[in-house]
Amino acid sequence: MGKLLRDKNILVMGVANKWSIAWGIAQRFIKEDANIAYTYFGEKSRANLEKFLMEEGIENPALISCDVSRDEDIERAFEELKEKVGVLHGVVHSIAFADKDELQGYYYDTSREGYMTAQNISSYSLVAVSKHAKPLMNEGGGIITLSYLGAERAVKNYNVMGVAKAALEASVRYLAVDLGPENITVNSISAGPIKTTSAKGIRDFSSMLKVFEDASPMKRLVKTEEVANVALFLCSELGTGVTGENIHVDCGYHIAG
Ligand code: NAD
Ligand code: IMJ
Repeated sequence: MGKLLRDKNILVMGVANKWSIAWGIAQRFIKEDANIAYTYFGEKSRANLEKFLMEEGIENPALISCDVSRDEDIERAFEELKEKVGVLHGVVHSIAFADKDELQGYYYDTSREGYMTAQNISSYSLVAVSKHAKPLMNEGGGIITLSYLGAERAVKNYNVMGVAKAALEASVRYLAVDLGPENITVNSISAGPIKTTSAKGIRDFSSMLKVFEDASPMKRLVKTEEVANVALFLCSELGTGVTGENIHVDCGYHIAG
């Protein structure tokens, strides 16, 4: 394909397996000649990354362990990143977690601990990551995160994750203001439902996909590749005038009524 990310160093956070949206984004960025470093959570994710990157013919990739719920992990990961790549031009934050029990039933049953976990991993992590990425992004660049319509609407079962995504989208705006003077853009992509590990175990997910297909203007689900194309635009020279934005990549689902 093209060379939109030639000589660009990008950090991709959140590849767990071949269905991960982060992996779809990484594959697209590889096609544009990006030099990608990865943070992973857990040894299974590391093993998957090693296998995928070998298949892509990438030698000696920077693979850095990072549990975003731990400040010291984020600090260490960025120290390692500084040593390995020096300057950074883009960050893809594709991480979310809530306790499974919180993703069903009444939202008012959300526990204090469950609320904190969802906010901590799915929302606060972008704040801490952006703080540590800033000194490495001294040539400017783009930070993106993944959101979902449940931030804006009360979507069945999404519950505490919806509230975490609302905070995430608000964080994107505040971070965009903070980092704008440094020529760093901060945006979110609100993706339509995609069958990944974060979606498969969800109650009624398959029937929800059918409803989505029928109601969306394009009468189909969005593809990971389509999310990746928008990620590419936001992290490349094409997107330098866009910041603080939440772009829906959902086959138009959110505008239909
Ligand atoms: P996924 O399960 O492949 O990705 C989630 C990632 O979060 C995994 O790589 C996991 O290791 C990581 N993670 C969880 N806890 C972590 C921690 N403490 N520290 C570091 N990493 C941690 O699923 P996905 O669907 O690719 O999700 C990626 C992003 O896309 C999430 O933010 C999700 O909310 C968002 N999203 C997903 C959909 C969908 O339908 N799949 C739709 C819209 C938005
Ligand atoms: C997740 C839960 C409920 C409804 C949902 C989803 N809908 C969609 C998702 C309608 C599309 C997937 N999504 C957008 C997510 O952000 C998922 C986050 C997530 C998923 C899990 C499952 C396994 C687990 N914890 C999780 N934490 C966050 O243990």
